[in-house]
Amino acid sequence: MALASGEERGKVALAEPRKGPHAPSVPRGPEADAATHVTTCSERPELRAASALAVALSVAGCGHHNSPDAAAHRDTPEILDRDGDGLCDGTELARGLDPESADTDGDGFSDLTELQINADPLMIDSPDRDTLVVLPTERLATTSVAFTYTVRGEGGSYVGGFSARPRPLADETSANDFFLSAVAVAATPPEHAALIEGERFVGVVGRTLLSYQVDFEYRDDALIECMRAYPFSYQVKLEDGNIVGYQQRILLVAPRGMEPGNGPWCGVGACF
Ligand SMILES: [Ca+2]
Ligand SMILES: [Ca+2]
Repeated sequence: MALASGEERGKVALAEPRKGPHAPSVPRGPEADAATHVTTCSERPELRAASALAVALSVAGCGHHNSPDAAAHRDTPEILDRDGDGLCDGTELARGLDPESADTDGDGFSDLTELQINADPLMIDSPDRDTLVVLPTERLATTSVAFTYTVRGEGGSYVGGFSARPRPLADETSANDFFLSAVAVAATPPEHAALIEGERFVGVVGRTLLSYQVDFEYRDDALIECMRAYPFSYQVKLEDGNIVGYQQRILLVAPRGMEPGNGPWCGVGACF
């Protein structure tokens, strides 16, 4: 797996510029200066209709920081990130976060990280640390996590399924990039399952504890001195498709010895 650099991770994907006779013309009026700047800077006229945040990000990434327009944008809350956590001051203020603290609630998880894993950056007990699964950033390092579900079988089959959860305000990597395998391990008591194959328990009868195991592997060679967090889930379905169990975890990909509150979180190129 090849991870993008910090700068690459933070970039916003922008539409290709339209060319030819149908390209939008530069508007005149009060917004002309800003629009002209965006056009010149990024050569992407569509940005004139984009959000202020997108415009700000284009300014941050286009190399015109010394132009008068860029100087005017640079100190605006949309692109200012005083605490360097990857969330722009404006975003932090809108969400009730402290733009001068990378970890508003002081739980060791940066504000951006908490939003990426669907946790609450204003609650010190969110995320629950018991849900962390740690994967060291050493090539071919592995880690396992067990999932158990109690079911009342009536002779049917139960199949497990791993799923990487969406990771907003982030690059395109997900828990899928570290997923290695998942397997049904054991039924308790054993005689309550007729067969175990792959991620499936077949012919389950009576109150039974089903145990699954999910394995992750770190396959990158890059030396990374910061932490990343990836939400994922594991669910169990009956053969008719009904979900009978669902649990969420957070994969913490971190250098050995580093943990939330004791090490930096990987940044992004421009703030969100
Ligand atoms: Ca910030
Ligand atoms: Ca926090």
